[in-house]
Amino acid sequence: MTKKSAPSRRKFLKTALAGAGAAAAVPLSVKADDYIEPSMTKPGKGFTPYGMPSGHEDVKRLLRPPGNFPGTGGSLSPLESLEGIITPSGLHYERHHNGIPDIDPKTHRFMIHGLVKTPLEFSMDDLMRYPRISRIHFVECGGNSGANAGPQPPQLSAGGIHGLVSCSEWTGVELGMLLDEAGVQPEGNWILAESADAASLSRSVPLKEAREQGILALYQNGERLRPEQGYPMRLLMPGWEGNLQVKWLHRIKVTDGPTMAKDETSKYSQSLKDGKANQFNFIQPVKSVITRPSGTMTMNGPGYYEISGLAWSGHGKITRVEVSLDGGATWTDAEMPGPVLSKALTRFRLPWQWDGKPVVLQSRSTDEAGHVQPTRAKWKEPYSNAQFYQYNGIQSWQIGADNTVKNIYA
Ligand SMILES: Nc1nc2c(c(=O)[nH]1)N[C@H]1C(S)=C(S)[C@@H](COP(=O)(O)O)O[C@H]1N2
Ligand SMILES: [Mo]
Repeated sequence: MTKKSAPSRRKFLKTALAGAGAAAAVPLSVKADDYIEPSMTKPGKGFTPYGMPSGHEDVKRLLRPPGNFPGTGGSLSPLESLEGIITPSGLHYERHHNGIPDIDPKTHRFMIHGLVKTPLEFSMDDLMRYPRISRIHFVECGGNSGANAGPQPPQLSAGGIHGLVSCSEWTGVELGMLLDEAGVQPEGNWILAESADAASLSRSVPLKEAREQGILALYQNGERLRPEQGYPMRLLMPGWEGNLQVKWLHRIKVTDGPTMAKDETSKYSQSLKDGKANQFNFIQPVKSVITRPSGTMTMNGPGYYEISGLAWSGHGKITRVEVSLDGGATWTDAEMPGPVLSKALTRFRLPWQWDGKPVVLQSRSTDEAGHVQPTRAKWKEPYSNAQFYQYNGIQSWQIGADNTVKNIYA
């Protein structure tokens, strides 16, 4: 395999566009000094108490059909329609095991008990008096991208396949501070986090990591958590599997070992070829996906494009994203113009001149712990055929001479 280094963006554009004049623009056809836009002829609309996107935009979450029980299911972020690294709160993916509870923060109570010196309860008002931290982190469902583990490549959009991941600025109280206030007893090694929705989602987290990394999140992108994201409070374990990010949190019990709750025994284990299974797979592996161009899109003919996508890892920062334009034979480093943050979505970009011929686009990410995103075949090696959790195989988009973009297994 050969490696090419990324050409400077300006230099590339200059060469690629020599003679053409601009990436996609046409020569000016009106007298700019005199040209009046229709919107300049009358006053605009008034103000609203809470802003909404332009009426010309129609970007929505993709709703998954509901499961067998009311409120069970999810919705995916339309990754292909988004830019930068922050997911607008209204487009954050959702995964609910029993609907979205309506919790009154005035009566909600958060408790810390179990193997502690002083069991404590906190009202919302109490929690609002603690010092806060803000961190930008992704949340990703363990089942995200799992459709690509199936026998046939699903013909869906980037968001339709990989949209169970979103990235927000979360603000809240460090869990370690609250645990220390309760005073963990020497036998305390794990915590059980339990929610106040009808699913009473329960997950066990090792105490060390809960104390060092856990955040009791109260705010999302500057405003209080959305109901869908766990209002009034959720547990955030940055970089860990979505199921551990317990929404509508109402108690933490310090325990001596894992509780083996229903949510960690009936699901989220990875079945292996030899009949055994890996349990407690906490950290989301290194992954990337090209979001533009991507599945179900139609190309606009040959010419200049910016290939762009997202990379992320539960192990820390993304250190490298490579893009292949020939189905994995050769790789070119993409640019990461920033911000590049630990356990956050990272935007990558690569200028590209498409000659209109069929081509297979792929991206491959590397994180600061040295993990490299595997091919689909490599990812599948240890697992049973049905296992789809924490799928992070390389995504291949096949672009046809007919301008279609299809999902293929390469
Ligand atoms: N209380 C509660 N917490 C929950 C869930 C739930 O159904 N109930 N779903 C979990 C799962 S499986 C995922 S992937 C994430 C989804 O978080 P989001 O809906 O904010 O995207 O929340 C987790 N926390
Ligand atoms: Mo999930």
